[in-house]
Amino acid sequence: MTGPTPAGLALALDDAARAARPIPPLTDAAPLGLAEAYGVQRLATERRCARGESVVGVKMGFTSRAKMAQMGVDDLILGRLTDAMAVEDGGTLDTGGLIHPRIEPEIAFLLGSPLSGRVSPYEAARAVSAVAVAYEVLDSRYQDFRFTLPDVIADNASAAAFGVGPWHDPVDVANLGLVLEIDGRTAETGSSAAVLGHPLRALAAAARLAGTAGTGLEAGWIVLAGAATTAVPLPRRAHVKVASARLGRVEVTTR
Ligand code: OOG
Ligand code: MG
Repeated sequence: MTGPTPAGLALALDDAARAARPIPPLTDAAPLGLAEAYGVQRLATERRCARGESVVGVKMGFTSRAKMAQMGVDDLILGRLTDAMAVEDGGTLDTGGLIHPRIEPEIAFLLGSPLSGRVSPYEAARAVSAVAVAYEVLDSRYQDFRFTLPDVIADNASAAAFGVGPWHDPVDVANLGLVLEIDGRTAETGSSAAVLGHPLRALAAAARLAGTAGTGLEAGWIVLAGAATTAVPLPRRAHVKVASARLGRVEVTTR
């Protein structure tokens, strides 16, 4: 008997996302290796690109203890961002097509030059042309947001949508306060220092993991460094703001 093919798993995840119908974690049925999981992620992204989307960057996951503890995993992961996931600052996000969305505050890097392989945080810093405050909307395609590490890698690190505030010339992002507000109420507060001690470490890790995922980081790409706090449920008809004293704010309204 043969198990499902990587293409079959990518199709199942892509269908789950498009129908907003969650599926059981893939590893409930059969074990999945990490390299194989990144292969499934790549194939699922290729399906998006075949429909006209293009890759505009990557996102790091589980770069803070808060996130690892929230989701019960213990390693860094990378997912791909496409143009269809981007929401303009101040724009509206229709959550009707999502399963159980969550939102979290992030730091975003804009790359001025490509980056891949083993690089130091110092080398990573030299590739950065701008930084911004950002949010990420997660929507696991798995029932109850329950998964193992290979499951969530195959599911493109739960990526669903993201928004980036105004870009700033690179400033020191080592210890920036971040506030996530929903309808004027503080939902989470944290510091960028929670992201591997320094978000540039997350960028260096992204360069390394991109190789594992079968890509490199390209000039012009956005890199989300990973959430500084746990993710919170994203309600409908809500106004969400992520603010940082140095980097300003980014806002989104849901419907
Ligand atoms: C996986 C994605 C984690 C982050 O910033 O840590 C992530 C998940 O929690 O569903 O994006
Ligand atoms: Mg994230």
